[in-house]
Amino acid sequence: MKTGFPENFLWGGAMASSQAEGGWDQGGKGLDTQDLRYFDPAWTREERAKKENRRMSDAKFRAALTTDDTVHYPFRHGIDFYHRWREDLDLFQELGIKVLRTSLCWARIYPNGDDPTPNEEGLRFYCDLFDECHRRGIKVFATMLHYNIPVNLVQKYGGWKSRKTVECYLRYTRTLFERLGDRVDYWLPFNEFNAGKFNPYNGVCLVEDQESDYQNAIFQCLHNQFIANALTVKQGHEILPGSKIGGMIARFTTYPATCKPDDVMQMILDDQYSNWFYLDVMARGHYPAYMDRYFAQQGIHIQMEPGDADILRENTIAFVSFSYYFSQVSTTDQGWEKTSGNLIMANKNPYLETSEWGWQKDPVGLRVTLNQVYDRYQLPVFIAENGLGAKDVVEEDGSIHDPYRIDYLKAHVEQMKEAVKDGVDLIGYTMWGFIDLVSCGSMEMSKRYGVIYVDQDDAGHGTLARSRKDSFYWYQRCIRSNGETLD
Ligand code: BGP
Repeated sequence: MKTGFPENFLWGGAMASSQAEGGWDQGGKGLDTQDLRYFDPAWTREERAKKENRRMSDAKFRAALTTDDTVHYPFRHGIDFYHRWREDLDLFQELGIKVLRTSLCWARIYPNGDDPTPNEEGLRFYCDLFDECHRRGIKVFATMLHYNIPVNLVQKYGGWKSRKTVECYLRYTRTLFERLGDRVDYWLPFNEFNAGKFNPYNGVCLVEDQESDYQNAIFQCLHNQFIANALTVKQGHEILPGSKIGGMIARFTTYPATCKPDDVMQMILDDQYSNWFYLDVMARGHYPAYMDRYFAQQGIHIQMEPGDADILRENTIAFVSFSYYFSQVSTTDQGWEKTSGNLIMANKNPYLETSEWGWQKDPVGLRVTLNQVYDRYQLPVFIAENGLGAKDVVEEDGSIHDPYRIDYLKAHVEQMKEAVKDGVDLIGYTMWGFIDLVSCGSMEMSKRYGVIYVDQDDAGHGTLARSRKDSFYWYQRCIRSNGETLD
């Protein structure tokens, strides 16, 4: 029996280009889809949560194309990591992380997505960043796409609806393997594959009111992404034999709301449609049979090309990863109380407490998830995201006391350890937003995940100075002791 984390366990931190970098119009970068998301710092909490305020519309899309504003387009400034990354790495090194998970910005490397040659300045940025990580003993876990694609691909090809976008993506990933290959330790072609279904603008870059058959378009895009994913795996193995390329979903762990058999069946269906479908295609190499029934019921017709089934079968992922923030329950009771969750509205579990944003905190659910995922695929597992979004208060002396975050992280690390004892081959943990970032869902700064504080408010005002929260020292001790010292 294993008694603790493996010796080479990859403790780390995760972030994404659009939420951190800024420099939206610098270094030859093209406009990308996250640069167009509109936010009003004056919105109340309720307005921030409203679906229509989060959703991209044709009108919002067009308006964003004509403005240089950054206050209402927070992904354009992020936390200015583009200019501050060297000093940030000093803090990452002091924290002791073994791996940095970040995404590359496609539009920084191919500004229009379909350019014949890459933007050398964009490539240089990532070369320098990854070289410096390695010089400091930090491995690199690179997400090739974390939502933001060049806007031109949406305008010209309808985003992921077209195989032309797959072709452009493969040109981009080829460049990454060829030019950055020796600087990357783990690859992830797509962030949270199921986001395409639950947040189609982020995941598959569809603008809802530009589509005549939205649901069908979503699944067509997802199919194209599955093909892109498999061909990236193929490409990676040809260019860099032995490269480690994984697949990721946002894990919506779910329990039956009651032991009523209908609720149990509902849980199985929710799990298949929301979670397993995506990992099954990437890890098992084919569309699962349960989706035939779903597609028939929903009237979904996916256009596949000859050879697609072979592509999926021959190019499966080497490790499984997921983000995990909360759990929910499944029920046939339409009136069941709801609460928020990452990408979805969730059914409430009376046994769990929620975060300030309504996400249900469930550390044991992480152990459940790890066991489920490992049982199903028998592949190494990497927790690519986990953390607590909360409001922080800066004291007069500059200190930030965040026991709520420490409690959350501690409880999750304890359950990870239990899962390791259960026999799960857990290889890494990259805490989400370990440096405060612009929130992906609500686009605000006040929802903070970091153990490193960034002095910036929702309107983008502040010195951008970085400082250590109490949780910084907690995570530092956790990493130094390889998960043994959690107090
Ligand atoms: C995941 C995304 C991240 C991140 C996280 C937290 O879905 O991959 O980009 O932001 O959720 O979500 P939020 O920022 O909305 O709190």
